[in-house]
Amino acid sequence: MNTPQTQPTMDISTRIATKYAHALTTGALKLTDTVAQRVTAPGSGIPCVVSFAPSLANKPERPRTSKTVVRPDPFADPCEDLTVLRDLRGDGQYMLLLNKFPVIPEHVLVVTREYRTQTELLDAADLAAAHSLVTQLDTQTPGSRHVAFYNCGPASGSSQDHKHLQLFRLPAGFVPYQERQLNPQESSISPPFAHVTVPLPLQPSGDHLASLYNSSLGTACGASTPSANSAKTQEADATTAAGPAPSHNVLLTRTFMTVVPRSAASTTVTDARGRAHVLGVNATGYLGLLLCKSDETYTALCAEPSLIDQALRQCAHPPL
Ligand code: B4P
Repeated sequence: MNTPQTQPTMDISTRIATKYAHALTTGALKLTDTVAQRVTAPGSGIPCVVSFAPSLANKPERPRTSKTVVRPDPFADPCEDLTVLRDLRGDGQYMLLLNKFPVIPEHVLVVTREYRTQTELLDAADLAAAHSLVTQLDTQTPGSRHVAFYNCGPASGSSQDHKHLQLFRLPAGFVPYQERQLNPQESSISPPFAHVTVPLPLQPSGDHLASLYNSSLGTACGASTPSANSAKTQEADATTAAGPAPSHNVLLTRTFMTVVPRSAASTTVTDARGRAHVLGVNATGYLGLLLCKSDETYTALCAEPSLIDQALRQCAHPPL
């Protein structure tokens, strides 16, 4: 006798893994090879993973967010092989896409379906979507930890103007400095840049996340509202309908949120032998994950991790 079979619902982690494996075979994406080394930035005590992706040196540098140049939007009509879900939450607001240029496998993007700008602040729905996805992936893959991040504004390290958050799995065994900051027994972490890290409750609502985000950004900017922030350079200001928002990064795990106002997307550090290195820093840098595109810079950062403290300081604002 035939009994009706119910199709089991595929969990999000399996959906991503399946789509990723398929996209690799079709060539819709290619994982960029890296080598990596773990170091501790000595001034701040921040544990870091410094990665080097040789082939990224050949990637054409896309001009960063600009008020004057109109650039094609890669998320306007995403390729089917990269689309994990056309409607992530069933509310018509977000797509879930695979990153076309990943350095870490299964790196995904939460992208607004309607065009919105990457210079906007996050809202309750954005934060709820990102936090829920991080929580689902952590839970569905025991032992894994994921982070969602947002590069907001021209000095944040973003390269695409269409509003998107990103999400990937943390390197195995990597404990972000924020975990130590939030441990009252621990006092060995002193980041050399203005930031706020707050612990998150279990299953926070979007409104609660938004309230924490807005107050953290206000505090990190040294003022009660973002628009009255102390982001000091022209480059650091991102204009929105509601007025200027400061360039900043947001990092969100299941257990904490960190907000870092930014002053520059990249900087130059000089090593002990007097050689200058240009380093681009996006949100992941403020988690302790640095990506180098030249062997010289990779070697310098690994040999002199104090250069990491220097770069993080130079791309942000002085500590509060
Ligand atoms: P943005 O917020 O605008 O910029 P970004 O992450 O700093 O990456 P960028 O594009 O500047 O690349 P970079 O050489 O620094 O994010 C845009 C995202 O959209 C990127 O992830 C990009 O790859 C993706 N994208 C662009 N076109 C796409 C398309 N047609 N379809 C789907 N996705 C598309 O870094 C190279 C790669 O390494 C990026 O993937 C970046 O996210 C990642 N990365 C950077 N630092 C890292 C770190 N420390 N650890 C791991 N990965 C890192």
